[in-house]
Amino acid sequence: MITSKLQKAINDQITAELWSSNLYLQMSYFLKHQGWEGFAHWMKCHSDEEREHATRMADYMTERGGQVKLQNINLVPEGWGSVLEVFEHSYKQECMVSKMIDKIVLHAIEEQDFATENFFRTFVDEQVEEEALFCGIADKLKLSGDSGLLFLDKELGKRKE
Ligand code: OFO
Repeated sequence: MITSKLQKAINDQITAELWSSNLYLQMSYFLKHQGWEGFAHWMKCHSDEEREHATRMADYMTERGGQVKLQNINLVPEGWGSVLEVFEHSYKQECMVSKMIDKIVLHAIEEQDFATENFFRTFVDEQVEEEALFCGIADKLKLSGDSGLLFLDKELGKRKE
């Protein structure tokens, strides 16, 4: 059984994952509206991935006897100045999510809930990948400038899931 303190932290994490999912979906439609089909496709795939994280966490909590409480999802921003701004914003969001996950792992250790510690450590690893992914795309956008946008749009459009 998960303590009520951890249940609260996990429910907040589920909310953050769903907010990220909405943010990336909004970014996807913003990009699509501007004609960037590849970037939009990539962002939509990532929105789906965040939703999958939320459901994985909710399934885990249910399995451990905890109660999932879906909360209000705040509105997400709807406009950015450039493709680079979109990816810089999403990179910052990933860094914020990483900090939240780290706190859950810390709580789990303090409460000697090693199953929850193990489960969330997989997300610690996942966040390392995600931060690198978003930061890497932002770096490429900076390096290639406007002349590289079409090429990168095509490349990111190849994402499978
Ligand atoms: Fe849920 O992995 Fe990014 O935030």
